[in-house]
Amino acid sequence: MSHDDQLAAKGIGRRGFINTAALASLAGVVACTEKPAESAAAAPAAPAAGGHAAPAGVHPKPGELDSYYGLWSGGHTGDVRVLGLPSGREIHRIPVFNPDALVGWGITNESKKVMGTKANGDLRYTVADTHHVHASYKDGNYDGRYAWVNDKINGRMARIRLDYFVCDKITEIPNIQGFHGIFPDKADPVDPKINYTTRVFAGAEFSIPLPNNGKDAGKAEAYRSLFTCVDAETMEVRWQALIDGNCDLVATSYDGKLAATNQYNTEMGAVYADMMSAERDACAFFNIARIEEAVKAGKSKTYGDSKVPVVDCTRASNKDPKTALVGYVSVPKNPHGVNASPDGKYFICAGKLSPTGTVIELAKVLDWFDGKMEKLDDAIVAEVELGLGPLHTAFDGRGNAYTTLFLDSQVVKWNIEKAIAFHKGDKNAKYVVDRVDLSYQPGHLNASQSETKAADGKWLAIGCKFSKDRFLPVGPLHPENEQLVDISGDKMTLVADHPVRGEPHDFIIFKRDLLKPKQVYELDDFPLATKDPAQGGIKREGNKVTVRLTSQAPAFSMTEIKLKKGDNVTLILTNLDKVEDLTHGFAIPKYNVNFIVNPQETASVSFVADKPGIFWAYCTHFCHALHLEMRSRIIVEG
Ligand code: K7E
Ligand code: CUA
Ligand code: CA
Repeated sequence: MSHDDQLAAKGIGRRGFINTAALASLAGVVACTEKPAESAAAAPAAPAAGGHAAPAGVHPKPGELDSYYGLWSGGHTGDVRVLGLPSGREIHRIPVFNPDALVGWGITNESKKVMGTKANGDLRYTVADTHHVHASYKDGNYDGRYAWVNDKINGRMARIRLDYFVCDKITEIPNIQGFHGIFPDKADPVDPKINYTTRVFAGAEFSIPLPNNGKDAGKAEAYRSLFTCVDAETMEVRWQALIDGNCDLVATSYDGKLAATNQYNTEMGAVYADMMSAERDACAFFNIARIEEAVKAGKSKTYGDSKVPVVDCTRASNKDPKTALVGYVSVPKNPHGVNASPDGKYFICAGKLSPTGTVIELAKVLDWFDGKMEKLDDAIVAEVELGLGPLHTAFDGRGNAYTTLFLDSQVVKWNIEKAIAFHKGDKNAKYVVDRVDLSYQPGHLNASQSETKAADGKWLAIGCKFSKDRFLPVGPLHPENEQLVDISGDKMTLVADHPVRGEPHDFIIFKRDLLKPKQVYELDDFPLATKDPAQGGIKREGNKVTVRLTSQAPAFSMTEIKLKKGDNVTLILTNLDKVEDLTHGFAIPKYNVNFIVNPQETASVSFVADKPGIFWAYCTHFCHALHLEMRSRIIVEG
């Protein structure tokens, strides 16, 4: 075989090979030796002929899997996106708060029950705004049980089961508005055996009069914010804490003892000029064990109709550190994100309106609560200049922090211990390690495994709020630009732009082997399941009609479903196919019904048969060579 023939046999054109070889030798991985075909094939990211050079491993070859999962909040699409990393490919969208036409979320009775309905059966809400997704922990790493996401608009917290990638519970939190920061705890503050998530904390960004009944709209001092604790298993609200100022983002310590929220509005202003009048705002640290003791001891009150106990975490009531439920560390002007370093030692607040990052040492915060340190602000071990508009911080597990600079359109990589040395007075300590330009205006960022003890320092994704010229124009609405940076070396390398539909905020990235998703449901998990087509059929009690239907490619168990005008119909569909990836759909023309059933799943819809006629219900999800033939005739007699 000639050189060219060998290359052709590998499916690599001469031009592609030249690019590949150049790339490979540049990277110092493989030199062009006497075995060109192998060396070309050895570079995993061999670009197509004339393609852009991409570093190894970013673009998997057809059939190759990504090495990380990413869970992305969807913003006001109200969903959670699942990405494969480092490719950036969107694999799935998990509908959560908003209806979704693909799966019939908000159409089926099961999803409506999760989403919440009004007395007439309609959905209570059809808008939401998700910002932050975080997953359950065990031993300081993700355990693959759950993820949680906030809805800022309607103050709701949703849980996603990570075995099936579906939302199974949504809780509306009382007494708050603008639910923004969310973070699960990582351990119990008291019982060391509980080394996994049992609580999820929620911060309320907007202050409202309590109770919010329209009576105190003009009274500035009536406006308050609460910090909330939700039970991870039951999803019931355990307790709330009345605070001074507001809540923005939330972080939790690895030992379970502390949760914190950064506060940009300690002024409690109603307009932005008032919200930025103070030179310093704060990061409020909650002593979880003490708060729960206070709740147990009944040192709480309630507001309005809510039965949730509310403890007093205002400054005035928590002056003695030895009994304080809360401590307020001061942070420069209108800080944004607060992030926990993977070594468990620090929380870092980004300055936003101040060009600084503030490093708070958790051991010192605990010292203050123990009465061993007089001034809580002495827990600040570094406050260093990073650049303009610092928002969020990620970590590589090697002692470096990565902070987005919204105004500078950069990520700055900085060394935490050097920043601490600089702050202590060592002016030779060069804490800034590197900067990389981004496109454009980054908000959140996260590194692979960053918010776990297993931070691995491989990839950094940055959610850029503006993409401007980075993608083909599609009219006035631009996608956002999720950029990918290789952080495995000393220098950061920007390796990819990924357009995403608006508008994710936060996300987490973790190793794929932390999840073991199931691809087929268990029939027994569905009380309404029809396990045998023979058990199906139509049952009528007056005008209340139950249709039990099964699907097995390429047919539904009934070819004809006879109804009478005015019937109250509940149609229950069980997919008896057991094969992975064999999903069926069920649509009823003119009745606004469409939903899917995955293998061994049961779902139901209810409707009034108010339109007489013939309606060809059909399978909407391609399942078989005879998919188009997969239909059932619904006859509504006039
Ligand atoms: Cu977009 Cu996390 Cu809501 Cu910062 S928040 S950017
Ligand atoms: Cu069943 Cu398509
Ligand atoms: Ca402020």
